[in-house]
Amino acid sequence: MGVLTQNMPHRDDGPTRLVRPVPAAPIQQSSADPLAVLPAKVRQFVERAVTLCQPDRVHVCDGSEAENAALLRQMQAVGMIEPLPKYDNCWLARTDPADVARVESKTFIVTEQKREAVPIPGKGVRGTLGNWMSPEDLEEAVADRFPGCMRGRTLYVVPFSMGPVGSPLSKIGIELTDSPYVVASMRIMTRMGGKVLETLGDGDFVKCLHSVGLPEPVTGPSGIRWPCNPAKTLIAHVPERREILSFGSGYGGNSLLGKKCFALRIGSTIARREGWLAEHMLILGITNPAGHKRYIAAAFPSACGKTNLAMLQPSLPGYKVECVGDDIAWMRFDKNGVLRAINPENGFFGVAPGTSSTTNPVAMATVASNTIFTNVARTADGGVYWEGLEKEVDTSAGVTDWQGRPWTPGSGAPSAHPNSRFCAPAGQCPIIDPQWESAEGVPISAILFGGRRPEGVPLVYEAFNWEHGVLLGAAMRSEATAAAEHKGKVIMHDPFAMRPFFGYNFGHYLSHWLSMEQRGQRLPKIFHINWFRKSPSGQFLWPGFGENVRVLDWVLRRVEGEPCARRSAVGWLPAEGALRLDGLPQRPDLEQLFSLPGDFWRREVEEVGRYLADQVGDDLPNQVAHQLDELRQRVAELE
Ligand code: OXD
Ligand code: MN
Repeated sequence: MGVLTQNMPHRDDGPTRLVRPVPAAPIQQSSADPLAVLPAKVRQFVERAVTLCQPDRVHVCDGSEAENAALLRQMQAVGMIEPLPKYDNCWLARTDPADVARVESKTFIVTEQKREAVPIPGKGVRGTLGNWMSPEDLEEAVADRFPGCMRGRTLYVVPFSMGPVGSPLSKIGIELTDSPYVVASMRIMTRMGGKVLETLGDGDFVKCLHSVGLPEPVTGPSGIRWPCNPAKTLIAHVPERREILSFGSGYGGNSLLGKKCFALRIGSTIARREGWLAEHMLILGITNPAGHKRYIAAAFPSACGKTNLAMLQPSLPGYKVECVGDDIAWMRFDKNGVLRAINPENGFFGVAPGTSSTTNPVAMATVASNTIFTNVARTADGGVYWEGLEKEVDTSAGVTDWQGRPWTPGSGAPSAHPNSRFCAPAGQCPIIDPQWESAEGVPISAILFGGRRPEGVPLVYEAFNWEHGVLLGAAMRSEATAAAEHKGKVIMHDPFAMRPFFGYNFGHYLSHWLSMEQRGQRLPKIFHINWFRKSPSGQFLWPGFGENVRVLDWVLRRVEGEPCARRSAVGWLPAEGALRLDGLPQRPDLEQLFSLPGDFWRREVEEVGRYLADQVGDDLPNQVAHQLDELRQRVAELE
């Protein structure tokens, strides 16, 4: 990797600000100029960051195998990752225990006016739909963190494309980072390297600056192995300048800036301006026994089974599911008014615990090579282990937990962190859809919203129309998971599964969704699903996983216009006998699965109404308030 690596002299220019452009300081060049490969605008961006962060070296990533191998070796040498010899080219990273998840409380949208970023909550209410920061405060925060933050480290220049390189739906970013783990992971999660620079030319790009926030020399074992700075962590987005600044955390969602920061937060602001949608959704292709194929997008909150659904192995004979993406969809109406989606990512950054040959055999096959695991446990024979693999991994020779300590089954503590992850190339997925890199995207026939709702919410129901569908998204709630810093099994509001990812005021986002009705000729149908309803004794009422195809089967028949539905207070439910149950070992209790308890639904409507009034206030579009009123009237009749 030497040719593009350049030693940088230390500077002492005092605090330099990134937000208000500073004059670019010339980089000391050796005879050959390694930054010459960069288009002028990229070069300027790099030079400013160098002035600010004062790295010892700059390396422009070409994305090659050789470069990646060198980075992996270098991380292995300092103990940041270790090989997993049971598999082919798989690695294990253990983070600092204080750096294990996204940190929503330290994630900000920076705009001149607060109301551009977040709705103004009601009096005495704490807003929970994102955090706002003023440009002045960001400037101060940057000055307090970034000057000199990369001393002793290498600044890597990572050119990346979200979406297939060159597709009209794709966008380009440049991430500057001092973390080799981020570089190796970005190479999996995005299309990265020289080809992106060629395509970019003199075009615009999203500017992403990331630092682990701990200049060398570092003392203490954890700092050397997994440098981070949790006390100063900050993830800031400046939509107007298409800029992301991330400091102090090396963990995926905070540091792989193409994913949540770009593809969702900055992406949603670009989408609004350009008239499309950037959503926290999986995309799958499904072929029915007659050979007819459709595509479905689905939004569930983090760690609620998007990856499992995207890789579903259907239990109904003759059905086939293929995966386009498991986390993010960029969708826009084409000239014929058909909604088309691309997966802007190139890999899966999936939650490991709970993934097994029973729950998701396709994911297990996908992660068997070229995968970086983070915070999973390790078996003595160099394999991975986590909660959910009890029946298929032999642990008798010993297990080392995610913190590197010996672990014994039944010890009470989990072996893997609940938010431990695999980072694997999407192209390795055995059921990757043949169209997953199609430049024009795949046509979407149905959109599903869902969450973990142990009580009251039926297995599936269909919105009456687009406007009602927008209410279903706005009213989404789910049990908290380990994907962020939340604790406990509380039911949280997570509208559109986007609560942590909105790049602008959620009220304006709702208006944008409503406006889509005018753009589409063939609008997808909208559904709400809930695999997680429980009986009063706490048992899941629906078997889930491969059996979920039975719900998709009903969804597809509705898309084709079959009258297999009955009207209810909350939406269309499957008509008597319409949900296929043939071949199920045990008949589920459909009465409980589809019951609409009046008390529950009246409380639910009040809770959603209070939430929208408190959190969105004056920015709530009338159509959504009207849909909620209609729902309130309908559920008033329920027993
Ligand atoms: C993710 C998340 O990592 O949603 O995908 O937290
Ligand atoms: Mn996600």
